[in-house]
Amino acid sequence: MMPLTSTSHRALMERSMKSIPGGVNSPVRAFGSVGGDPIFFASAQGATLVDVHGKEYIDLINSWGPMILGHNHTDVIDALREQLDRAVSFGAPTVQEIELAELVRAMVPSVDLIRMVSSGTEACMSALRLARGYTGKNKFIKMEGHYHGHADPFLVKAGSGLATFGIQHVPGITEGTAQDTLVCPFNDISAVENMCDKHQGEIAAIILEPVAGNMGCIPPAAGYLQAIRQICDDQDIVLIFDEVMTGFRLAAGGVQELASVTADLVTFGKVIGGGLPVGAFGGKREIMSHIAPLGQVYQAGTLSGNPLAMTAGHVTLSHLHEHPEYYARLEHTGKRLAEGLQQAFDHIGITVAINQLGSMISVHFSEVPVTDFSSASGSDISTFNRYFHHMLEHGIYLPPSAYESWFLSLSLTDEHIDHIIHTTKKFS
Ligand code: HOZ
Repeated sequence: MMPLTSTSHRALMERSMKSIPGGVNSPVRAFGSVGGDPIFFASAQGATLVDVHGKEYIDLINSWGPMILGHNHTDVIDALREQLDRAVSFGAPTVQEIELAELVRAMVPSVDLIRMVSSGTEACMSALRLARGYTGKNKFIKMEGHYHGHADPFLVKAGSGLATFGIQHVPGITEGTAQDTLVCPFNDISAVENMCDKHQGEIAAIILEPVAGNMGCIPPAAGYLQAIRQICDDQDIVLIFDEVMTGFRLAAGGVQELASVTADLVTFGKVIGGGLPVGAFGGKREIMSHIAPLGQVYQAGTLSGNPLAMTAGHVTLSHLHEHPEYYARLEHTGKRLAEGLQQAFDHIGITVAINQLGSMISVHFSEVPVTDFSSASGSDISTFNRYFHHMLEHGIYLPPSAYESWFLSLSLTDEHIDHIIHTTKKFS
């Protein structure tokens, strides 16, 4: 374990800011919206994080999704140790990458072929390029408040850190790039129909988070995903499900399985790497066969399919594959938390909109249901920020933004959930 230090989080942040922009290597880690200094962590086990001063926290972020088994799962760590003794990287084919690819295909029936990359951003940008290369069309539709990583075409009306920091326009993204990005409100099928009518024959792809997680957690309206599938079929548009958050988390087969809707391409990240940097995109053989070296759509990466990363991903997915009952457990935990939080907020007289599906949940301080970006951004952010600090003070680590989903792990117990609910009752 890292030695504990008496250096304050503030002093560490000041030191960090001298070398790292804003002191963080990804903006969502900064406490930009909630205020105060990010916590510097030293170790973690199960559902518990330990900061550099030895203070413990119940983790409701789980590294923004990957740690679905909880931290430092013995089987993951043992397998990583064994791999470390063999080699760290080859930049050449390994058995480990075949094993992970085969396991993904077994869990997600829509995946005929899959390409491993190192992040969700890479997965989404490559899937979009592939859809464009396959269809010969340039434009694509994304949904307002959805986030598909930080590649240029996606940073238009995006959620996650852009929503948290109120970034409307990203300098450096050319008008030429942005003009091919068409944006519709989530959960509004007529907006998609109208957009497709307006740009008939020009749209290569529709990409969306089938359960949104970057403006808080927002499930799709009944029939919405099915209607989008139909539009794509009618107009030869490639349907891309961004399951970076939801893949292997909400069901073994992700939202495709839950909603019985098959996407043409699907992107993964987070859980697929079990805490190491892995992303992937896959789907129909006919489309995936256009990827180099089979086809001309070029896509590459020095550390793609890295054996350490494949190992962590394979052990994590194997557990989920071999224990389908884990998903019922995660749903039990999520439901217990959602119902308990609702009761706690009712008890203290604060109106909230709680959205929960399986192990994704979020609390918006809103008088109206939160179904899209407009309702999410209408919520009371300053109350969320106070709630965040109240929970943090009592050892509960929430995402430092009202626009981020919470991610639950299999290590959370009923006792942890009761503690979170009890602590919420003390909020004022
Ligand atoms: N995708 C996560 C935020 N919604 C975390 C990745 C990041 O650091 O931006």
